[in-house]
Amino acid sequence: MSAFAAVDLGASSGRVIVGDVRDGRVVLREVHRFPNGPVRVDGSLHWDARGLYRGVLDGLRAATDAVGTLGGVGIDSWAVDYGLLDADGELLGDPFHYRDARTDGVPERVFATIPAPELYARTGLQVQPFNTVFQLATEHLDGARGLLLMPDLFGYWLTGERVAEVTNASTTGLLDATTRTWATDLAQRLGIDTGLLPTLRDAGELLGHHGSVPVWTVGSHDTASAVVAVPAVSDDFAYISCGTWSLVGLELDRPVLTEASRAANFTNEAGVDGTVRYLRNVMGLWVLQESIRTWTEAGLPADLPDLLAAAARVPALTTVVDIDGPAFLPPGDMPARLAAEAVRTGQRPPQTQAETVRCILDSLALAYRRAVRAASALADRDVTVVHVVGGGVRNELLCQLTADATGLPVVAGPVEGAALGNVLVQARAAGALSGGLADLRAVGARGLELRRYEPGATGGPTERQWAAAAARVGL
Ligand code: LFR
Repeated sequence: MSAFAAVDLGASSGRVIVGDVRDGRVVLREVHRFPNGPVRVDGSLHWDARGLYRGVLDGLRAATDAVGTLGGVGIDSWAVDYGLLDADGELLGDPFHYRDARTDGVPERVFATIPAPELYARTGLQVQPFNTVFQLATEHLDGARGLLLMPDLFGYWLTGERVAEVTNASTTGLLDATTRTWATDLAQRLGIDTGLLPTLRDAGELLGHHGSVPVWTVGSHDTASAVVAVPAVSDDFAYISCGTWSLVGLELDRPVLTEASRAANFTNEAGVDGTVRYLRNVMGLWVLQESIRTWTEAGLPADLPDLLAAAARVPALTTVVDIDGPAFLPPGDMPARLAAEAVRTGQRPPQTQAETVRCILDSLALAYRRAVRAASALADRDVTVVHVVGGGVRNELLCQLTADATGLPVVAGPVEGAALGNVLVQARAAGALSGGLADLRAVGARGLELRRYEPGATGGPTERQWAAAAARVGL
């Protein structure tokens, strides 16, 4: 019973990964992968929840075929999105995708009822238009009797149990960051029926069974699971969970709820074992993924390794943008948006695909630099190393640029961070591992090939050049 199946659902693909936990290490093996993406229905963006669930079931069958008996299943996914259930527990329509435009202008409406500083002081949550609280403010809740965040919805379908695992609940904007309980008073003031909110559960508990297989709660927010897998050996680390989004920040033991933190739009999301994920959302590889989609649709060659090799030959910091600008949130023609942003800030727009890719990577590194430094200052914590986990680990140019821009060594790995963290928490819940996060991290790290990048190792831009580039776009 040493094999655990991690269901890790991302915005562009779902994966089922088996983690075999033995001899004090974890060996991961992907057994199923299926595509995911926005589904357009009547002009709105949704998720195909039932299609995803079929992928989950196929993956669990593949996992059982691969290892025989599973010691458990755990589910993590992106945050904030949810399904509504009717009185019979049936899903009321496909969940909305967080990139749907329905929340445009909604935060301001909510702030008219609960001022932004008051909301932040309670929930510690960054303002993103897609936060659950803003989605609910636009939603017709008539007929809804229950709300389940995405991983909890799949957990419900597997076990019949309805809960809200706390790491993901912390991204709703309805969880008190200090007490980690529902801020029901805030929900009531916004006219949100508090009866919709399920019982909260911590990561690492038995949720129920799927057949005879235990289903464990894990850090159901993918970023929370990814942070568990950071192979840190001391406390003074920053992390970048780098996939569709880049989540850049620190692990703390209490939230930072200051006005300066709110102004910098840092979030205090709940981590596993009572920790706080103090971080900033950076727009991430999404801008690159959407560029590749745009080029592919236009019939242009868009092979990622080729593009990255070409981008490495483009002079650094020729054109940079504030990659976190709202223009880059919705799906669309990113090369055109990057060019428009370059013109707006008086810079030369990228002329080629390679220049566009270089602009994205330089701009990401610039945003990481700002976020790591701001997190360290706002939380009053020294940072001596940056850990990169997630798909971005494979992007060597980005990892080197991150070391150059932050002026700190970067340790890259693991690629499947969320799945590893998911497996580690299950294994501990099942009794196959024990200890705190440091112990889990040590086990997780044992099987990994980590790569270290030193600042300036390849003669990249100097600190003065990064600072000048940041100033060009007001970062
Ligand atoms: C990353 C992530 C981020 C969250 C975003 C939207 O996959 O979970 O942490 O802000 O997706 O849900």
